[in-house]
Amino acid sequence: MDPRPTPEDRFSFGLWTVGWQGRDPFGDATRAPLDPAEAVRNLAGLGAWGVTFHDDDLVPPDAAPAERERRITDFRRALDATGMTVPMATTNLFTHPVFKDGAFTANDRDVRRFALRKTLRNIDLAAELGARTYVAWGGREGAESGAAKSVPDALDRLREAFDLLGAYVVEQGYPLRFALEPKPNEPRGDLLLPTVGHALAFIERLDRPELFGVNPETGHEQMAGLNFPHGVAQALWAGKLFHIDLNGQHGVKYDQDLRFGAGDLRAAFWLVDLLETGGYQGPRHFDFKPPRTEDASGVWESAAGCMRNYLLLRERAAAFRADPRVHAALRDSRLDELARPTLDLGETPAALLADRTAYEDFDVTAAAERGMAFERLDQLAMDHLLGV
Ligand SMILES: [Mn+2]
Repeated sequence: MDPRPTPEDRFSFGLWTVGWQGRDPFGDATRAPLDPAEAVRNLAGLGAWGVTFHDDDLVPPDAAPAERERRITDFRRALDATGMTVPMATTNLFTHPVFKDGAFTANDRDVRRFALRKTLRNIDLAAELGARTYVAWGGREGAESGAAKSVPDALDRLREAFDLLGAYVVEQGYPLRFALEPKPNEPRGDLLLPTVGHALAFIERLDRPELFGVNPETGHEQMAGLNFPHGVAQALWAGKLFHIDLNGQHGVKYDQDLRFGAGDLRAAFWLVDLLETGGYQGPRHFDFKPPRTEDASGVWESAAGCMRNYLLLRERAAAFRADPRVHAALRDSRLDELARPTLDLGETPAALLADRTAYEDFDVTAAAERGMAFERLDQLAMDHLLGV
């Protein structure tokens, strides 16, 4: 068994992932810049289907108009030559020093207006290149100290920004939806919309909630010690999983952006199981960073590893779901009962109160003594994950 990625798998990569030069807070770049067109060709060669970008990945912010045109044309040519798509784009609102206190929630109003204009400009390009999802990660929307940011005011400004962006895509007739990307901290001490749950609640207060969903990232939820598949499942349940960022993370520490499958392998297994069975139709997007120890060949090894690990886990998860012993174990653990409504159809509070079997005659002791048989079920998952 040697799984090969194909375009049907809908694997996509950010230009900033394979293009990461290895600059970190303690060290300089360890790799040369990567031309976006070369990234497209190499990713296509590995079996990827799509490529995504921040405005500044494609065109440096200070590029003259002719230079901007040339870079976009080169990129388009590479897309046309390889058949690669651009399913998603996003804005860099965090690298330039002007965004040191945030973009849509910077205390300075002129910075907020600049951030909106920078975003609108790239939304036009995203639509032109055929993107369907526009990701918004508030990289610098946050604070290091208490009085420095009024959170209610900042959330008002964030709402104002997304309401404007929503109005703009509707006005222009762009088939774009927005995916908000939560992260608990880094680069700011604390970020706004720190988790999937915060983002889902925020979206319901926007003018056009139907245009907004989430883009959960493996490492971002795991940095907060949260169960990533559970967060993704709730986003799916809410109809809000518009996009996903797959990578690897070892628990609560700095954002590691390891290749998918590295880090918490069991969480990765359950995540793939969920994405493959839960109705998610969107891209499988990798937002990782090939470690700065790697040269160019290590970069492509790392990118290929993301897809390979996804496909291997997909096989393992499918085998788990197909195993008759698993079907029996799921019944023993009463998953079928969980899927059954607690109340009868149309049952009222009065009817429940009148049901003596639910309370007066309920054998609490016997119910408390029932084992749930979860350990057998989980060991079967472990056996499949380990390929036994
Ligand atoms: Mn990350």
